[in-house]
Amino acid sequence: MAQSCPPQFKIVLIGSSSVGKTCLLQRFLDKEWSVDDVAATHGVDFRAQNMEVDGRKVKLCIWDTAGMEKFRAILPSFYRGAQGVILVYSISDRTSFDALPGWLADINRHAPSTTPKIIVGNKLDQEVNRKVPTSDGESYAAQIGALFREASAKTSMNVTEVFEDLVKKMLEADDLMKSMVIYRTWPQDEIIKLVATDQPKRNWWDKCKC
Ligand SMILES: Nc1nc2c(ncn2[C@@H]2O[C@H](COP(=O)(O)OP(=O)(O)O)[C@@H](O)[C@H]2O)c(=O)[nH]1
Ligand SMILES: [Mg+2]
Repeated sequence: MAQSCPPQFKIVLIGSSSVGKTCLLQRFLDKEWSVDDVAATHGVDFRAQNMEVDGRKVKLCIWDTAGMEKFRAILPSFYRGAQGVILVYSISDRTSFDALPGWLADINRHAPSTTPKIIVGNKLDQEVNRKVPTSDGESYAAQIGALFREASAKTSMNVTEVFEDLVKKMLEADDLMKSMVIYRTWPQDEIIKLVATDQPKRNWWDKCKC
């Protein structure tokens, strides 16, 4: 019997320059899972990665900014179709934490506000230089309805957990979409019925092949 294609998710990594986004991605990919694809296009880098969470296989396409964040104007194609967002700051750099609302506004211009998100306080190994209390990160994440973790790309502390937490949330959101039936009543009592299908979405950025 032919194996069904695992769901494919696009994740974007966002945050100020030098907070460790690229290092987090590299640390995550250095695990034993196989890397399928590496590409640089439209000024962004993305990597494809298979992962299994709670016994469910998924394929992730993770987009990194390739340094674009320095100019604070990320291309719309970077965000387009993102099903998960990793918002990174450094616990040793207060400015990078204070910049999160600006990054969130940028994301919300291009992706639905309900898109699953995780806030990551990176450089947890830099406890002696901590400028952002854990409680500040937790409060901000709760305020915007995001998950939260502190991590260290350097020691690998919590790096896998960041991706697992987000993927679990994305799978929940995906399951909900597939089971959802939306009825909308128009003034003429015309009822539009929308039923999400099990067909995987295919978009131009889908470089991952099953
Ligand atoms: N101490 C420490 N340094 C880190 C960590 N992650 C990244 N860095 C350093 O922070 C700098 C910027 O990292 P990079 O991944 O290029 O940041 P990006 O601009 O957000 O992609 C580099 O010098 C990294 O070595 C971490 O977890 N701990
Ligand atoms: Mg980078």
